[in-house]
Amino acid sequence: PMSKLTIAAEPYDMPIDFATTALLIIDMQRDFLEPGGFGASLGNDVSLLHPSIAPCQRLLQAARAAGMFVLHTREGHRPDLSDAPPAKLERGHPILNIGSQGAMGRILICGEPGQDIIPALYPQTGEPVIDKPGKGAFFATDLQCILQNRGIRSLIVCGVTTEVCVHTTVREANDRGYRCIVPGDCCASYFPEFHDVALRMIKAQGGIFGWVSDSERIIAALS
Ligand code: TIU
Repeated sequence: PMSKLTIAAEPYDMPIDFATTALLIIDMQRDFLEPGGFGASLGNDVSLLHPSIAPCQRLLQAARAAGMFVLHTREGHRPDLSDAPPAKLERGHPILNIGSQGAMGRILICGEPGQDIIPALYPQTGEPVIDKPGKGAFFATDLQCILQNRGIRSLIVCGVTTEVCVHTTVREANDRGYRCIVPGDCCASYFPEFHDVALRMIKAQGGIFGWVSDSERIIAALS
């Protein structure tokens, strides 16, 4: 009973059982947030993602303090690119593409410095890190297995970018029966208008994919 909480959210307040809720932080990697990585190679201004770091850090601290299960994802491919679809490889920058040598090692390749998570949000021991070849965190990963083994039913989904990997993951999770809540200030996009619309898409139609809230309201519910 102690674990039952209500988070102020849209389209309406979300009842959650804290004991079966996890914080899932999507792709807060140097490759997306720092210059010289994958995001920058696609022509993006990586500084547009920076406002999400501090709120995400505060929510991560609150979740850890509350004993909540925390997981992190990283988009990335095997060094031999065998898990990278040709259709994905042929798009993007013609020279600085996935697998090519960049300022932080090979772009979007598992084990390279650029593919790792930014220091501000670095995973702690006991927090699973899911390397994923797709935009969604459930595709070709053991995420669902890990969540099932822990009895997780609800997810707080943070990270970047809002309309790409966060959205894809929330859609995948929703179809698998997980209740998802997205703190908007803990997410960001290279396209601010896509961020805004992506959040509206989640909560429209009575919460078609889930709930939208913010770090402050979630932290208030946790503490
Ligand atoms: N390009 C872009 O907005 N995002 C990605 O490629 N991956 C993630 O969102 N993580």
